[in-house]
Amino acid sequence: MSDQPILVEQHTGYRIITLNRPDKLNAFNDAMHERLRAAIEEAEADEETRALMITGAGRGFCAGQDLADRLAKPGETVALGGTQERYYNPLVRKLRSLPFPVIAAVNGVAAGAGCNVALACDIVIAARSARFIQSFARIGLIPDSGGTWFLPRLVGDARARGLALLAQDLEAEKAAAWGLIWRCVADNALIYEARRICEHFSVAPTQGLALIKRALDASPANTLDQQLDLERDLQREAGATPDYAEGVRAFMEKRKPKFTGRKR
Ligand code: LHQ
Repeated sequence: MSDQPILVEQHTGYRIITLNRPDKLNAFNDAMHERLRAAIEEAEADEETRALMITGAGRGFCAGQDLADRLAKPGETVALGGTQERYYNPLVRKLRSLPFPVIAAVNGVAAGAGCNVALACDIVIAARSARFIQSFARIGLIPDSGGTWFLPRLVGDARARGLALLAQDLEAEKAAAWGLIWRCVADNALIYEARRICEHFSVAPTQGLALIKRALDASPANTLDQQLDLERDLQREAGATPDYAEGVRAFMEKRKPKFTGRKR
């Protein structure tokens, strides 16, 4: 087994990033953050990459911050804000703004920042045995990595408060029923299903999908009027892509479209 904290597989049209510290349920240390950042930047720089899957090695998806790295000595405190500033916040911002869809294939427990990094992805698909835990309150912290933003928007205020304050395990099936995630599938079907989603995106109109992400991300802060204006502007951009022209042509000619995903 590789001792690299991040593994990258390149497939036609998409990449798979595997968080690879299985003995620690893929908890984040600095090396894993650095490698993950580099792997995501490499994916973004590659024009052939039209979707990204993130999953975990072993029985966990990600157990959040490696707490062994953030242990306070007796009588001392540790300053935590810098970790968010340096690692988690840029990671969440990057995942949201990538110009192609990001799929979290949650193979096992997703706790703390590991849970919220998954929720920052565009499509979250989980194995039935996976659990989602806002574990922060178990150690005196608050949900970070966007947790306090994602939770109420995904599941509503009552469930967000229950999850954050009680810090109980939420099984994948219930997470799907509550709308926290897209789908829950049988454990042995997870990677197959996640790859099918990536394969779908690898031949999709990528520029249009990037504009959909932008519209949805802007929506919570906008009034309906502002959002209508934004939709008009983004639709103008979408309409100028070769994939729009191809999509309409293919529809008229009753054939399957051949999208390039390119800007021009
Ligand atoms: C771990 C961890 C872990 C180290 C499992 N660290 N070793 C941001 C900025 C700055 C500071 C703080 O935090 C943050 C954001 C955060 O993410 S805060 C939240 C941090 N994460 C947690 O509090 C979760 C801690 N882990 C757990 O509660 C459990 O491990 C869960 C519920 C995830 C899984 O429980 P089990 O299935 O029973 O597994 P386990 O506890 O036996 O863990 C297996 C091994 O992984 C074990 O090591 P060992 O050597 O004893 O086999 C754990 O110590 C290790 N591990 N999470 N976060």
